[in-house]
Amino acid sequence: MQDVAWQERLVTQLTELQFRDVLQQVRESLEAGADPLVVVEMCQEGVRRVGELYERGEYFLAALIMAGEIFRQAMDLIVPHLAVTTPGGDCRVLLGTVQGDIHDMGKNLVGALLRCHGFSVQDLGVDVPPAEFLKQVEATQPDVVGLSGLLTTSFGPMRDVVNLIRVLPPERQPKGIIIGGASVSEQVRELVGADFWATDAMHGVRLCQQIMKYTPCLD
Ligand code: B1M
Repeated sequence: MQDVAWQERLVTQLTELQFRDVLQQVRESLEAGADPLVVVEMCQEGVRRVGELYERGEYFLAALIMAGEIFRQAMDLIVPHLAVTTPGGDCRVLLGTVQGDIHDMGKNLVGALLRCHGFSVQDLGVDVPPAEFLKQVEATQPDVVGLSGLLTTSFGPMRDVVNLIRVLPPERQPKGIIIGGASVSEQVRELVGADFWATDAMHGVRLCQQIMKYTPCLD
């Protein structure tokens, strides 16, 4: 696809909350052969800008809600276009948004991309208490645990989950714990005690692949 003007157009349409135009642009871009991951990136950038406008007091909560709904519907159009690039295996990822946090768009996107790359994903949803994470880790023995959280207040519950998991005997621990969300960083990873951090979905997928590189299911 030669014309890149559509990218800025899509970002602007989402930033301006033009629901129908966004969905139309997404459809057109995909039909014209745009890389679905680039379409996702543009939608994510639009939503990020809505967040900035909200922070500056130019948008209100309703705008965040609307951006979320536009993003969800755009993902419904994009996800079927994401190619399965790796055969399915038995690598299991347990995902969830931590307690007190109901943001789920990033988590859902990571989950969709992981499935496209052959991972089996168990999604616990949002506002998941630490004890529930522990219960599911014990019950399902996932290879990787992904903790999503977008609020700065999510770091405490992330740390609680990690602390609970670290107490398990080594053979029952996941091979890696990843934290994800727009405001995570190396410092937050250290604070929380997780193994890795990711601020975008493909990075999350690559980390899971990296964690699983010595296991047979991705051979
Ligand atoms: Co909220 N919100 N929000 N919000 N919201 C933020 C996070 C905020 C930064 C906006 C702002 O002020 N600029 C701010 C947090 C400030 C802070 O804590 N420092 C904020 C606030 C304040 C709030 C409320 C408190 C507002 C209020 O009620 N007054 C409230 C909190 C509710 C709660 O959780 N208890 C709230 C509510 C909401 C909505 C429900 C309206 C809506 C969410 C809808 C939904 O998720 N279904 C919403 C939205 C849309 C946003 C912004 C605008 C966009 C978030 C988003 O979905 N981005 C956001 C601003 C921003 O992030 N800049 C904001 C798109 C998504 C694809 O990206 O989530 O970063 P992201 O996910 C990425 C990576 O982080 C990574 O990959 C994903 C895909 O690329 N990743 C992982 C995520 N999880 C991973 C797990 C992994 C790996 C990678 O494991 C393997």
